[in-house]
Amino acid sequence: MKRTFKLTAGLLAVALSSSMLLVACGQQSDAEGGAGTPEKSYKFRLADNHAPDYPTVIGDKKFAELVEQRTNGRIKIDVFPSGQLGDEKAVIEQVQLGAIEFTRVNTAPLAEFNSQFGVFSLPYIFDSDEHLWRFLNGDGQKLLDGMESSRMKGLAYYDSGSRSFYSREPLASLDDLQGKKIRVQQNKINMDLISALGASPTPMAFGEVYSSLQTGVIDGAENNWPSIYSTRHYEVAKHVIVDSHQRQPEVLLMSKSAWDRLSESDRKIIKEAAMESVATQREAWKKMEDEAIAKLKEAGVTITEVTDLKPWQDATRSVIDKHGAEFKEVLEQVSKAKLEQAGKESGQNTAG
Ligand code: GTR
Repeated sequence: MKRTFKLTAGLLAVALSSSMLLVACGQQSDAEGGAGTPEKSYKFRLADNHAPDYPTVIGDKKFAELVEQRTNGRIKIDVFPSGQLGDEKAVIEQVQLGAIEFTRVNTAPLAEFNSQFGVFSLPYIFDSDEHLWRFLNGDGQKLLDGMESSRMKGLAYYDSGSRSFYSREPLASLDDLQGKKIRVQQNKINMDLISALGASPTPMAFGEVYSSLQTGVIDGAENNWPSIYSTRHYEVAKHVIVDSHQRQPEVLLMSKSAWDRLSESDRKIIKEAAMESVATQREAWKKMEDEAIAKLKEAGVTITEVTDLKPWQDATRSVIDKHGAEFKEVLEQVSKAKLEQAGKESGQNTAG
């Protein structure tokens, strides 16, 4: 079935009277559906702030490919990587308005639009990637469902590993972080976290971090291995301390206004394609995490593993005290996932 964006005369009249709506939901046209029912065609945009070969963009493309295949080309999703459509905050605003239909963003900026995602910004609440994913695949799905109140539709989580600090000057202990100007994502809990660790938080868009490190506007930042590597921040900030203070996953989401215009069967295709793209994204993630660590070592970056997390956890207890109550129920689910994961691991040990 060949897709065409030419509007029929009848549709044109409707389109003219509701041009705002049409712009808001991507281009659309009629195509012949089954049993003579016209099925709508759509051309949507998906924004991502990472480079084309970054794992999230690999996931986005897989998602778009599955949707296109399963709708015989009726729904086409163009992926715009490298922040071409704006930084995360600006893109989320556009998605809420319906001007951009899809995006992949991190939960930290998302929390400023749907506060429940702030739970992922709380320090040291997940022990491991396995603990995080047990939560995400279980109760974590409820957070995605809860996005409708913010005019968005949560589709799936993507992997983002864990975040650690890196800086221009040697960074081998919590003491070394004192007084340092550290860039943070635009998120209030993250600001409190940096202050609690004795550093000075500087919120800034992702795309500005390289030059700010280079010129010394900031002393350091924090992120996961693939981001430190793909942005080349390690060229100007050669010291990493691995404390894994947060595991803030990525979210693939859709504008609620675009979602509302789809048929039930198209919604099902979109949701299933998103969930299925997770395996591709996570595989690419694992590969790039290993590659990033190897490349940083090769480039002479100093890497210090924190062996005793207690002083870091103690220093940031105030962040949990201040913000924890807002996430009481979710935090209980996070604890439940921890017990389940521990149970599974001990079962495996006994079995093995
Ligand atoms: C990355 C994340 C980006 C962005 C970035 C940041 O890990 O994938 O979407 O949030 O961190 O620090 O701004």
